[in-house]
Amino acid sequence: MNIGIVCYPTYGGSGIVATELGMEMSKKGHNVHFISYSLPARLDVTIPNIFFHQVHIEEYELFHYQPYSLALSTLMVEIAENNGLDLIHVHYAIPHAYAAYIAKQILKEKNIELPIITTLHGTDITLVGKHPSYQSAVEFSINRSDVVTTVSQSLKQDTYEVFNIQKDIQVIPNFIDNSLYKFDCKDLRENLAQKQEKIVIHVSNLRKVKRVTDVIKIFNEIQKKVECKLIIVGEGPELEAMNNLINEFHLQDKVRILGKVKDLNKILCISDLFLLPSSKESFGLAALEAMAAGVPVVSSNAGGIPEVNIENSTGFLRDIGDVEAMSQASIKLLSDDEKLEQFKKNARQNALKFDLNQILPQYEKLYQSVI
Ligand code: GMT
Repeated sequence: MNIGIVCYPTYGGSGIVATELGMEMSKKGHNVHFISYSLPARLDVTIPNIFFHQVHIEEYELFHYQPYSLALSTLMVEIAENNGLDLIHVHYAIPHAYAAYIAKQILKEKNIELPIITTLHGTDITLVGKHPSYQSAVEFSINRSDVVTTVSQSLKQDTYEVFNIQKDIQVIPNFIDNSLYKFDCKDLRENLAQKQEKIVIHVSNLRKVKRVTDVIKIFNEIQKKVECKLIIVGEGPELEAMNNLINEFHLQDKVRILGKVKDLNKILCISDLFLLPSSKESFGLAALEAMAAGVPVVSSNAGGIPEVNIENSTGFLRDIGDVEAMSQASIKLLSDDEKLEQFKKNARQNALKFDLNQILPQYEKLYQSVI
C-alpha cells in the first residue's frame, strides 16, 4: 500500500502514535509518506519506504495568519498524485481532517479517489474542537471522513456528545512496543537517586490540562512520608508555575527537571511510580508507556484513563484535583514493597493488552477495507 500520514511533529501523543504506526507499516513493506510542518519527533527517516514531506508556507505580509490548511491540502494533492496514495490517515482533526476533505475534493475533479481515515486523539474534541470558532468545521470534516477512529471508548462517547455525528466511530486503542521497555538500568538509577529512595516520575508536554502543579503538590506530600525523588520529563507552558511551587515547597534538591529526553524508556524503567493528575486525557499514552516499563500509575479518573490504568491493580485513580487522595494513594503504595512489586507486575501485564502486535493488525485491516 501507499499510505499518507498527516500528524503534528511535536512530542504530543497523537504525533507519537502516528509516527510509530507509520514506521511499523513501513517495516511490513508498505510505502509511508509523512506530511507535517517539521520532522516528527520520533520519525526515523533512515527506514526504507519512509518519506517525509514538509508543509511549506509562503509567508505574505497581507496575511495576519498564514493559511496552513490551504498549504496542507495542496501538498496532500501533490503527494497523492505523484505517489499514487491509496489512502490518507490524518491524526488530530484540527485542521488535518478539514484539509484532507478539501484535498479529496480537488482529487475527485481529477478522477482520483482518495479515502480519508481520521483518528481523533482528545483535545481535538474535548477542548479545542468544541470551541464555537471550530465546532461546525470539525463536525463537518468528521462526517465527511471515510472512516473515523478514536483512541478510547471514552473519546468516542465524548465525540457523539459534543457533535452531531452521523457515522459509526471505531475504537482502536493506542499501542506500544513492549519489547522496548526491558532494561536493567542500575547505573542510571544510581545517578538519579540514592539506593533507598523511590523514584516518582511525570512525563508530559506540561500544559494546563496535565495539572502539573498537582504533580508537585502530590510529591510534596509523598516526600514527607517516603524517601524519594521526583523526575519531570518534558517541556511546556506550565514549567514556570511548576518551578515556583518547587521553590515555595523547598523541593529543589528532590526534583530533577530533565526537559526532553531521548531514552525515555530507560528513565521509565528505573522509576517506581508515575503521576498523571490530568483534567482531560482521552487515553494517557504516557501512562501506558510507564506501565510497559513496570511502573504503576496514580492518576485522575479523567476521560479514557480508566481504560488503561486499573484501580487497585496497576495503580489508583482519584477525582480530578483531589491532591489529598492522590497523595494518600501514592504513599500507601510506595510504603508497601510487596504491594509495589505486585502493582509493577500488574502494570507490565496490563500493558501487553496494548502491544503493537495486537493493535497494528486492526489498522492494517482498516486500511485494506477503505481501498
Ligand atoms: O494533548 C493533546 O492536546 C493532543 C494529543 C497529543 O498530541 O498529545 O493528546 C491526546 O492524544 C494522545 C494520543 O492518542 C492521548 O494519549 C492523550 O490522552 C490525549 N490528550 C488529551 O486528551 C489531553
